[in-house]
Amino acid sequence: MNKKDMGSENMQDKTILTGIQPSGVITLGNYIGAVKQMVRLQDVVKKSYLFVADMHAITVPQDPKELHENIRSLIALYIACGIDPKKNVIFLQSDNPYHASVSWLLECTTPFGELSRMTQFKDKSSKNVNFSAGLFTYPVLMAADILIYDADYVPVGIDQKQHVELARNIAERFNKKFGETFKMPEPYISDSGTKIMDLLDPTKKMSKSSTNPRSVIKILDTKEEIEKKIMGATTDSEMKIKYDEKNKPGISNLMNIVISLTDETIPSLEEKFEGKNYGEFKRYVADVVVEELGKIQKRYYELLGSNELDQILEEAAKETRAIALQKFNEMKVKMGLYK
Ligand code: ATP
Ligand code: LTN
Repeated sequence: MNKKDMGSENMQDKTILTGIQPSGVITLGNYIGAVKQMVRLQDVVKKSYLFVADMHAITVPQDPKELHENIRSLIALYIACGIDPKKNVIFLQSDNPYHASVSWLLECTTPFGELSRMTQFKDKSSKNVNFSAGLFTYPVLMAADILIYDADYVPVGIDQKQHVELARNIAERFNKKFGETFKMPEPYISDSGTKIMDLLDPTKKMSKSSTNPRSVIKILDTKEEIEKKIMGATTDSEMKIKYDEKNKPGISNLMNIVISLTDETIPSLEEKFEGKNYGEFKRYVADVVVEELGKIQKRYYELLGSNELDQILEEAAKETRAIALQKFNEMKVKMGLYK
């Protein structure tokens, strides 16, 4: 399902869930495409779960010190970005041991061949011959994350769609064999307007792991860094502020950034900048981004030092462990294990 279809559906009785890996500071793309989406949905759904997928992050080598910092940083960023801890259960995946337990039971009902077909596994394993067994079973852990909480919708980028579809297969197979246990989840894919592109190569996605720092705006970039990156963004030689993804991907990307962060629309922007040059437009885009991220950063640095985060995580761990234990026990009984 995409965002456009979603407006027409009653969301009041729905549960949503998503996770982000703590593999570095999140980008403006992650913020607009994933976090801001959750901020919008938190007011219209029955229940919302947002977690840090730290156990997924260790399927590839991590520096322990950096990982530790990235985990706390991501929790603080969720809240600083507007995720309300009263409206969402914000938790750490590794705080809940039943995710791995449920994952094991699901692994034992998932055919090897099905996992071998996962595109992300094929990509990542081809880049490193010493890949871990965890990289292979990664999608089953993701299925466990989703199925434990009876999630109706899973907001993810298009790259994760195949994994949510696998979670559906896993759920369906288990339900058929052992009786109704899991709800069928659906991926919730944001529409193209919220896909933020690389600043230097606007035909590819802005991504956390990009090798060129000038391509990507990180949520914690300073005012000067943001201004420099936006002023240096690739555009075209037409000198016309007009939305045209195919012929003017750079300008269209900057317009998408503005409309995602303000009340502006594409026509209002085109009108506002008629006859103006790219420099003026870019300065405006930079101001919009600096203002939005400035507010987030202020809150972020306040949160990092406080013990508010620990309290939020502690309560969420209790709540999610109880839910997951119940599902784990239900599965055990159905599979013939002792509870
Ligand atoms: P990595 O470079 O480590 O693969 P990433 O930046 O591509 O990271 P993920 O951690 O894989 O991001 O994704 C987290 C979520 O952020 C995704 O489910 C997706 O919805 C969203 N997202 C990522 N990049 C963008 C983007 N450029 N525009 C919009 N949404 C994005
Ligand atoms: N694999 C996802 C992160 C993730 C996730 C999940 C997303 C782990 N478990 C469950 C949605 C639901 C990623 O890399 N973006």
